[in-house]
Amino acid sequence: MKEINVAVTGGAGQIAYSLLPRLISGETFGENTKVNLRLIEIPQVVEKLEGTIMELIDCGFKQTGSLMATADIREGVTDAEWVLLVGSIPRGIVVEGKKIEERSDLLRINGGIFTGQGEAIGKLAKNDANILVVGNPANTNALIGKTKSNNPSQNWCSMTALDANRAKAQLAAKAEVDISSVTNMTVWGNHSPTMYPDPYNARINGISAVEVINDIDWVENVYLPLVQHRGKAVIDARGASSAASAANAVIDTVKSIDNPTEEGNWFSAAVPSDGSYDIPEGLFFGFPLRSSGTGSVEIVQNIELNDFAKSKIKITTEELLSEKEAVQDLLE
Ligand code: NAX
Repeated sequence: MKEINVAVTGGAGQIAYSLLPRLISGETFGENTKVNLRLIEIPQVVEKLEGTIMELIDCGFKQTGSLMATADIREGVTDAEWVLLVGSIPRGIVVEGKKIEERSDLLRINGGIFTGQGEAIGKLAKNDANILVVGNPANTNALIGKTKSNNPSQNWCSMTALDANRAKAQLAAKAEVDISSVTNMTVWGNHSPTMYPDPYNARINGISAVEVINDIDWVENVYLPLVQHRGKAVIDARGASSAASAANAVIDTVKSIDNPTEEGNWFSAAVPSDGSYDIPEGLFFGFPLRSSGTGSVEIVQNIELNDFAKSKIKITTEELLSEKEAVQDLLE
């Protein structure tokens, strides 16, 4: 059996609880890959991971390799092929006597975490490692982490697959088709309510979803806000943020990167802009992507964007630029 090392931060969090068994079950990395899992937590929480490891052993998957818990990011990411940065500080927590409510405070606190994590990954993870940032604000955390990693041969991305799955589900329900008929979904921009889950270029059985649904008012005024605010709707309904669906999206992203993309289709994740679609270079931006399955992921070019799309993409670009400005000192 092939063996790989996978590091996960936030190992004791709620997303990780849904994610970890699926990383070592053969589902994510294949039936013939043994997965050595390194769970990384803050020192106050790391002991809890002993219980998590007991449960992972009790799952009894034959693909389970070594299981380790640590509060030392350096130990956790050494020789990792995949690093899943799920851990972060949630909004509402009290840090040094101050309740963290503002997005700008959240940006700075979590940005601070990603500087050290980026440095450790750049030096110690494999040179061809893939790094997926889930912890919010995910795009800007990825920008900080990649900058600090100072290792251009590693591949960083941040997650928009949950948004893409939410968008596909809504289009499928409206068109009364199976979700597998909905393809080519792009979530342009930020993983935040400014995202643009593109209904014009998404396809239902090969035809533009907007054409199939034939109800522009629904697409622009119902579908769009529904997908953009789905995270909050889940929190309101369940009293906790999306976890099972977020874990599922992590697995979708890993599989999309590790395997060749199906002919004619693409998938969604945020990667550093190379200037495509006039997005400022370096910003972590949700794009349509294709993977060779052998380590290279490219941005799909020449997708037509109408004025509505361009106006939405402008809003999310401006938000990402302002996030970047708020953490500028962490990027130096
Ligand atoms: P939880 O609060 O349940 O778990 C987070 C865990 O991270 C905690 O156990 C905490 O101790 C740990 N942690 C904090 N700082 C750490 C550090 N420096 N090193 C290692 N571990 C650390 O949150 P959960 O529901 O699991 O969500 C995790 C993150 O995913 C949050 O930031 C959340 O906002 C984000 N999400 C991102 C999504 C996306 O699509 N990009 C969707 C789902 C989710 O909202």
